[in-house]
Amino acid sequence: MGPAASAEAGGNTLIVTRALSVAPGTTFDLNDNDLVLDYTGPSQLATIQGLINSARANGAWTGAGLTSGSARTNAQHNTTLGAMEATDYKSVYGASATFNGEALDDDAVLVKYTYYGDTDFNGGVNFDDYSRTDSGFSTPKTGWMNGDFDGSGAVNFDDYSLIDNAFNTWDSVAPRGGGDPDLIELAQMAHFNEAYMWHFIDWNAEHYGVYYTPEDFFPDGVPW
Ligand SMILES: [Ca+2]
Ligand SMILES: [Ca+2]
Ligand SMILES: [Ca+2]
Repeated sequence: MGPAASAEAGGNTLIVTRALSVAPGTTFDLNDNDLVLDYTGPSQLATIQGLINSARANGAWTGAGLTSGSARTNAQHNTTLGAMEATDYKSVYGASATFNGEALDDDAVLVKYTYYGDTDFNGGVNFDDYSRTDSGFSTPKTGWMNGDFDGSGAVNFDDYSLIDNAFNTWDSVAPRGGGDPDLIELAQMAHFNEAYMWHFIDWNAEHYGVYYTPEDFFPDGVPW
């Protein structure tokens, strides 16, 4: 990995820039800070998402690009850099919404260090986030606000695994937004049936070495 630039962790900083270039093989480390790329001309969202995907390296945060040392060293593995267009953000908070106090025009990309699943960038994961993710999955749509938390270009089981794990763990560092995590999991499994359950079980085994069984979720018997 080449020479890196970084923003200090805990600095509570918003970086506002009109251009962002990260040379191949190098990193820009946002740590736990946020960024606004106030572009003009064509959307820069795909470029920014590409830099995050490269750095994120499927969750290991070992690649080059726009990275987060804070996400890499977070033992809960429940945080990432989310990216969305200012217009998506304004669709929730209104045309005059500010981001970390910064005024936004309609051609800007917002990058936030937050929990997987925080569709609306309010800093937590709650039923509103699940509602958007469900809509994104069933429509289907793409983009962070609609549930594509790993930047893959689609909303699928992997994204549900990320939001579920964040929902189940984020209260250790912040107040929970509402809802019983066990009930959320049961609701997801009832919604997506057996395939979702097995994917959830496999994902946790693969990523965390946690081996659930169907009986952990359905002690009275699997309903399918
Ligand atoms: Ca702009
Ligand atoms: Ca949220
Ligand atoms: Ca995805």
